[in-house]
Amino acid sequence: MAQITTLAEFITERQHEFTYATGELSQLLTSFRLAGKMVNREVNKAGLAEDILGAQGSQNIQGEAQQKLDVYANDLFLRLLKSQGMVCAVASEENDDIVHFDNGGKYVVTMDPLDGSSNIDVNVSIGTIFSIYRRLSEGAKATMDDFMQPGSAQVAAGYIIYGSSTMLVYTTGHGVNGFTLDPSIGTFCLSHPNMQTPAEGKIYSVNEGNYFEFSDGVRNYIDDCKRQLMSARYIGSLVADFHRNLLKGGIYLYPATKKAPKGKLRLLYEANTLAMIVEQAGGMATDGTTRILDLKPTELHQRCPLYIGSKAMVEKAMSAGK
Ligand code: P6P
Repeated sequence: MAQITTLAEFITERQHEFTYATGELSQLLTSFRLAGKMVNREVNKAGLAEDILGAQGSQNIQGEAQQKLDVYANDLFLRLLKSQGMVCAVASEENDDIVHFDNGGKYVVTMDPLDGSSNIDVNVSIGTIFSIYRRLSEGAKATMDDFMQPGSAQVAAGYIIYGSSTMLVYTTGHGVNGFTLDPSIGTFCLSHPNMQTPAEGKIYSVNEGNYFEFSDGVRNYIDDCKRQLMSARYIGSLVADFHRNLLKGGIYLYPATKKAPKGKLRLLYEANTLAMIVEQAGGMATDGTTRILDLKPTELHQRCPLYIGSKAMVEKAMSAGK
């Protein structure tokens, strides 16, 4: 019978790989582990619970209608992160400004608590995306500089996908490992050790509704994918599209468009997180010209074009030019 390794056991076994004091990584990931289970419970019953379904009636900084589950997930992650005392501040898609805990904690977190939430009401997979950075500042309160670090400074990056099963996938810079939630025991168990994404793939993920908004180079690349009889797969939920391509090989593109010259996706809590993961799995992530992890952020919610997935496919998309 195959050995069962729980996420908690795995973190303990691999603690030595985490640059900083022992036990810190375990505490940091525990908040996401616990919140992931609680969000999973709400996601699974969203269709039934009137009080959790549908729009909250408010908008986030992106001007997007906040779904009730967005707000629930955001509040839950913030509460759990604050309670464990090692995170000093959080930048969340759902909060206009930095959420300060003023506890002198050594880490800061960026997160999209529930990405793709417009899909909640139609029962499509959604996800939580999170990154952990070591603070640069000293003292009780974090500063904006703590959040303006390049993605290459991340100490950990991960996502939780609430799909046909719920998985937590993360890296601390020593490979990528995936854990599937066994709801019967409420435990994440190692199901995808040392994930490596195929160098090539036959899947391309892009919103072709924007085709005439794209540059000539992007249109040429998309046309080439069609000529090669690739499969077009686009769920409209970044974590779900990314996860499928990570496992099967493929590329996800959200290029700049005329109406969104910097693309739609956010650098701090979408592109950077998934870029660290995909590079650790042997893949590649750029904004079309520059490695995502080398980009120097200037704003919390700044957007960037994103080309991410199998290395050979991202290179080809880049060579197709602007
Ligand atoms: P579009 C969801 O809002 C999201 O941020 C990602 O999860 C998803 O990949 C993308 O936007 C979909 O955007 O413009 O294609 O609907």
